[in-house]
Amino acid sequence: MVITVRELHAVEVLDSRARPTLAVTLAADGGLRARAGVPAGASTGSREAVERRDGDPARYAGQGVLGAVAAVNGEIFDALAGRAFASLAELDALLVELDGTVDKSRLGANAVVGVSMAAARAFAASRGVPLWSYFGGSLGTPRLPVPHFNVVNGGVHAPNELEFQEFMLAPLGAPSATEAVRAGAEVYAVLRKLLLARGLSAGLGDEGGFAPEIARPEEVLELLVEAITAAGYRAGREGVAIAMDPASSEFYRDGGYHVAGESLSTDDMIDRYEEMVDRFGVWLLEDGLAESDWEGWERLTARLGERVELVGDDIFCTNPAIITDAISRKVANASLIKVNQIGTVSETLDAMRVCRQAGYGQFVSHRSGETDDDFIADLAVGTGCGHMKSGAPARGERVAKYNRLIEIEDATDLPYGLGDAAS
Ligand code: 2PG
Ligand code: MG
Repeated sequence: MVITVRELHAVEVLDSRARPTLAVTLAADGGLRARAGVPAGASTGSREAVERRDGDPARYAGQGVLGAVAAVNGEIFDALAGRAFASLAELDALLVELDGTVDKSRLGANAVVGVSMAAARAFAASRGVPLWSYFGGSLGTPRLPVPHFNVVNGGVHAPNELEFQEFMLAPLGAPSATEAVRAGAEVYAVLRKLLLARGLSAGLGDEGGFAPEIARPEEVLELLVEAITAAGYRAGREGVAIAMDPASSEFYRDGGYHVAGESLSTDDMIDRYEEMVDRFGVWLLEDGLAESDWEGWERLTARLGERVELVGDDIFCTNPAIITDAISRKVANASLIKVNQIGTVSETLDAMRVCRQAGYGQFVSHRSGETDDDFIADLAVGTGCGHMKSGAPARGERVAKYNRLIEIEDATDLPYGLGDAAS
């Protein structure tokens, strides 16, 4: 189905961290109207597509996005207006060409990705199908992904002393996405009680997880196992497993990983992770090592790659070329997938395809700065990638994605679970 773009409008709105971002609306012939909210990260990889911020200290401490808004409403609209596009790939290719840089820094990745996401919705609407179904079949068979609930926040997402950024609950053993959401919410509620009973804070970090004053990651893992069990679930792959994103590039300095007052070498870190896998059944480890530590990643993969899904986020930046390089070096066995990290939906699908062909997992992700846009839920379902993370089972911008999974499940008979796409 061809779409002919008639209107494109961006406006500066707020994300979930009180920072400006873009809301983009696209209208096309046939009464098609689609909207997208642009996500933004805090722990970013150095090779990510570059979001455009105004840098005007008089507005939002330099974080304004009026330049990106003007790019959408001006140059991008002029390039798209009145043109008929046969596919999203064609439209996205024009955006990439118009920007002309390798990292989308001229127009701004935040401007480009908002248009691309809205266009994907317009294409789905033009076919009269839900967004997930529009993605369906292009990569794998659609399925409901296992939600990964980030229930303890540290690193740059919280002002506590915990260096590790994310501790997630993964209801791998749940019978459905709806029951997985229930498990996540029930364990979250029990965890809150456990924290308060220990005199720890139940205040929240940026992704809606608790941000207690705990420094040692093992202490958090102990608490999670206790909360899972106390909520009536089995800890582990048959019930609720644990996943972690230490986002270790953020605490890697001078050749050492700085964790709870200690400076650890790469091999110390790998030993430490192996212990955590043995003791707590951690099933997925994202950014266990820093984005610059490729030799370390090779050793980590050789040691744990058979037992654990090792996900590259900062190191891969959803970039098909970097992932291709990683595959040939046997680095990691899965990639995080963030649409705004590469800047268009089509390139995101390319990255997922590269992973799929090499047997690498694809873990679809939100950003720490989010809106109520639930795009990633449909992306995860349609591509059949088997797992997705969207923060805690609390706070509207996180819950929007999980609720969307429940609604898709309610309306379909799609299967739930990792399937064969996850590593
Ligand atoms: C991550 C993400 C999302 P941010 O590191 O995986 O949880 O954080 O959006 O800040 O990069
Ligand atoms: Mg990450």
